[in-house]
Amino acid sequence: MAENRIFSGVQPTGNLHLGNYLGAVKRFVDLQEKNAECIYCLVDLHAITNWQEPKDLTENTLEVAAAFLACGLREKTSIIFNQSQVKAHSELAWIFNCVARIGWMNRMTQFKEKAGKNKEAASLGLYCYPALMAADILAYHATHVPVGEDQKQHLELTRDIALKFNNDFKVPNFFPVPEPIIEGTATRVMSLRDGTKKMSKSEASDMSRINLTDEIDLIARKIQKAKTDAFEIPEKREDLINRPEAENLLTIFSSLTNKSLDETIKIFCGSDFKRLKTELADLLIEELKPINQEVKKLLKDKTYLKSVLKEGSEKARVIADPILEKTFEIIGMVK
Ligand code: AQP
Repeated sequence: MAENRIFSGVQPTGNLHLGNYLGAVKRFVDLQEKNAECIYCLVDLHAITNWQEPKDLTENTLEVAAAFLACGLREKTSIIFNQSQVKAHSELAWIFNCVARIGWMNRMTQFKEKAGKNKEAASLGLYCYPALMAADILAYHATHVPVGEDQKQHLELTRDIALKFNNDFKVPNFFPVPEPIIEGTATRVMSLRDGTKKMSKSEASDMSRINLTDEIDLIARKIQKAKTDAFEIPEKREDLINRPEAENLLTIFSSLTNKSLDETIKIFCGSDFKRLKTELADLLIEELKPINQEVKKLLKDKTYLKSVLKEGSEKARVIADPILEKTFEIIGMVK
């Protein structure tokens, strides 16, 4: 078993936004630079738990692959691939569907949020999404999983599945119990239109999020139009209670400058939002402009992007296939 093996995934369901970037992809790059063994997956099987136009799924998969590379992931250092090309994910997911309990799934808040009021019409895949996520991680015996705050509950379920499997089949430590890495100041970036909601790809208003592919004038406009309140920036963090929009903008600023929220509050205390918004827009443009340009450049060479994913899936299979085989053997499947 690897000492430290990192696994994480991103759904190719549209443009990556600032939440995906600060909460996940930027952390992926940090871990890569720490020489950890990193496996980063475009989780296309997760994406289809909600309807995706086939043409869009293809384009979005290549676009997220381009964004990974543009943000600093290197295909020779990290394993980068799309989930559907490594069959171990879906095969192990079936096994975990039989390990996980319906009561566990019923507690998942993300299903409740995504299914909305009409649960009967949601796909069965959306319901058992966390078992597939457990398979993604455990198919590699991954030990650490960098994610945003919203994935914490799914990670806990992955840990429960690993423990139950090891216990049911009396194979202590066969599946490692993975640790979440939820680090940095921006583990939950909020919508620019409503500071109580997570920034998300599926939110109807494009003004609610900064996309990694937004042009610079659009980034500036989105920040200028971001919802705020009528008060000044306070002196203390405690005074941000019930001011989610103010807290969100200050948190994004902190994350981009590697400062703590307290340090950022000191910089802006007493000023109005105009100054914060201007400085924040400048920072975002400085950070995202090179990524945006690189994504556009990479998307001109789809053959190259496909070759990155193909090579990545070959490397991923080398790790996952023997773990799946061993799992079948433990369960008692005849070969
Ligand atoms: N707002 C966020 N703040 C911090 N981290 C976030 N992540 C997502 N939104 C935020 C993290 O990004 C990684 C990839 O997420 P995903 O694409 O797999 O799925 P998601 O969480 O469902 O992302 P979206 O944008 O909200 O998509 P939709 O709208 O389709 O549901 C994960 O590590 C996640 O924590």
